Amino acid sequence: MKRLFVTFVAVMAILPYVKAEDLIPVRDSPATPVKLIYDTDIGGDIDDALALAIIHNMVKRGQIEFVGLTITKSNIYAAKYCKAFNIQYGHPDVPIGLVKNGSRPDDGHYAKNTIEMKNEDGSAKFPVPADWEPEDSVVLLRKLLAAAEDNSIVIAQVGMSTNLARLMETPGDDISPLTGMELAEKKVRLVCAMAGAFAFNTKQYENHREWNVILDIPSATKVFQEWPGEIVVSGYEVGIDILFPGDAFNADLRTKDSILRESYRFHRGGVDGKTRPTWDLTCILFTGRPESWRNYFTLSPRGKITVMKDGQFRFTETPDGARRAFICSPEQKSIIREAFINLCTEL
Ligand SMILES: [Ca+2]
Repeated sequence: MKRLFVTFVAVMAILPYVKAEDLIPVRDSPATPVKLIYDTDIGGDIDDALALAIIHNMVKRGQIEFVGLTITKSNIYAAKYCKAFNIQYGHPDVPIGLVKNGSRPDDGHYAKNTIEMKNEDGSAKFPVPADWEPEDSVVLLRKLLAAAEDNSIVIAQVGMSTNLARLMETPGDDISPLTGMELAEKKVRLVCAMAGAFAFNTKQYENHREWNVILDIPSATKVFQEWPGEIVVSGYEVGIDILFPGDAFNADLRTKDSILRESYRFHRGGVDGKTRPTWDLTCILFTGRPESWRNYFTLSPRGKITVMKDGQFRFTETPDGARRAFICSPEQKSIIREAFINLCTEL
């Protein structure tokens, strides 16, 4: 009791100095895992796969509950790759949804190649059950949100905005009487998105037309301008110079047959000396470690995002705005990189 009282006094003493805008309540207490939906264009760049490994390793640490995975790259191998990945990491039943008629239907460099790898006896190295099929991503989003408690879900959107924009347009149906907008408003605590570029620290990327945005500008416009809740954004300028070193995979022999290492090899043409920026990983680190993200990131003031016709982002400060972006110092970036190496080389 005395300890409780001391804690109470200590918290009351600190509270006036914690600015309200610094608090991101993505879970009820540090003992409760963050309920995460991972929305990804996996199969294109390798950072989506590195981010998926971090999710699994944070599930292992009790920091994340992996509620579901939805894919915005319109390619069946992307979905099979995620299924095989989840099987290898010990979470085979995470529901997976695939976008219908979305962008980037190509096989990319690593999803199909990795899935088709064989053992010496001809069996698949990273097997997927023969009769397995992904769900429709928007239907899955509706199901997961309808089943969730109010204000409980965090969505990491690290690809095109196609799935979330389509969710916003759905009417009530037999899954839920709520529309997509109502589900978003009622069930989702926070969206953390990798998209666009911001010119807070550097003007270098001021007019950057970022990949996730330009592949589906109408959907990005809808999500970043009209999503009813809070969005925190990791812009292009954050992950571009936090480089993941492929050599990190050599430090731990347990990763020798890892699906992550093999796909990194396909994507980068090897692991030794091959690096890659870590755009998508930043969103997972932020949402998965809500009590310690201040070590890694600073948040911009509140504001609104306008998506220009050509896909560029314009950020305008407004006190009641529901959009914020990461700002990272070089010191924070080196701490982030260390965390990424630790979290990605565990299997
Ligand atoms: Ca991505």
